Amino acid sequence: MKQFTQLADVPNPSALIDKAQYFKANPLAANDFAKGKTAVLLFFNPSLRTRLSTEKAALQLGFSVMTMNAAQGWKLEFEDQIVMNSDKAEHIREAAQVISQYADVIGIRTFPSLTDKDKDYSDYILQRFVEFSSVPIVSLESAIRHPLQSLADCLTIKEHQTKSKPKVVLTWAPHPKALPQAVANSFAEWMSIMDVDLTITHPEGYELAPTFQQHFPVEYHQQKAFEGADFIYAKNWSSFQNYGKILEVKNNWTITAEKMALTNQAKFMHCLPVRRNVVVADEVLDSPQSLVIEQANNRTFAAQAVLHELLNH
Ligand code: SN0
Repeated sequence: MKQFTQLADVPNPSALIDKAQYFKANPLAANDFAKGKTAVLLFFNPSLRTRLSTEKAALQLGFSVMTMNAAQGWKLEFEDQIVMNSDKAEHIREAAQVISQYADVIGIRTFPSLTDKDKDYSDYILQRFVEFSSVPIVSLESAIRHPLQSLADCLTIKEHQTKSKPKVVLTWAPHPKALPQAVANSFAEWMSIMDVDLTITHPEGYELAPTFQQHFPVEYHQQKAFEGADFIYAKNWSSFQNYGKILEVKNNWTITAEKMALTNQAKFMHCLPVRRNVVVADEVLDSPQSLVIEQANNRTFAAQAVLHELLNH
C-alpha cells in the first residue's frame, strides 16, 4: 500500500480489517516496528478522535509523532503560476517537500469548502500533498472521504454482526450546520467490500454524489428503511446537488427509540461528534445498543493497521 486516501488505495481491504482486529487484541505486538521513524500529522481543521487515535496508533508502533495544528497562522498557497503577494507565505510545492524531509509518513486533515463543488470533489488539497510529498500520505479526513473512520466502522460491524449479510442502514439526520458529505461517502464506499445489505435513507435533495451512492438502493421513507435493520448508521451531510446547502425538510429525521423499535434490535452507530437530541435522542445514544464509543476505540486500531501496512516493506 503506497498511500491511504480511499478504498482504491488498499490492495486487500479485508486483510486490513483483519490487521486492525489483530492490533486490537495485540496493541504492542509491533511496538519497535517504527523505531527511529517519524509521523507528521497536519490538521487544517479541528480534531479530537482522529488526532488522539492516530497519535496513539503511531506511538504503539514505535513512531515519534509530531502534530501541527495548521488551522491558523500557517497559510499555504495551493495554486500554480500565481504571484504570491497576498497573505499566503509558502507554496505547497516547497511545503510538502520540506515536510517530507522530516517525516516517514504524513497525515493530512482538510475539510471541504462546501462552496466549490468541483474543487472539493477533485480532493484538491489532499491531492496536492500527494503530488509533492515524497513519503506516504494518510488521509485524516479529506474534503470528500474519511477512510480511517470507515475502516474502523468495518471492524465495528464485523465485531458486532450476529448473522452473515446484516442489513445496514445509512440514515441522514438533522444538524444545525452545513457538514461535509465525507463520512457518508466513505461509509458507502467501504460497505461495498463488506458482505452487508446497505440501504441509504435521506430526504429528497440529499442524494450523495453518484460515484458513492450508485451501488446502493435509496429509500426516501426513513421508517420503511429502518424495518428489519441490524445496524443504523446516522450522519448528517449537507446537500451535494444544491452544493453545501441545508435544505428544508418536512419530517423529523432525528433517530428516536420509537424508530429504533422498527429495527431488528439494531445497533446504533455514529462517527461522533454528535449533537444530542438533534441527530439522535439521548435514549438511543445512552442505550446498550449504541456502539459509538466502541467505534471511537476502534479508530486506534484502524490507524495502527494503516500505518503498519504503509511502512511494511
Ligand atoms: C465533521 C464532519 O465531517 O461531519 C467531522 C466528523 C468526523 N463533523 C463536524 O465537524 C461536526 C461539527 C459540529 O458542529 O457538530
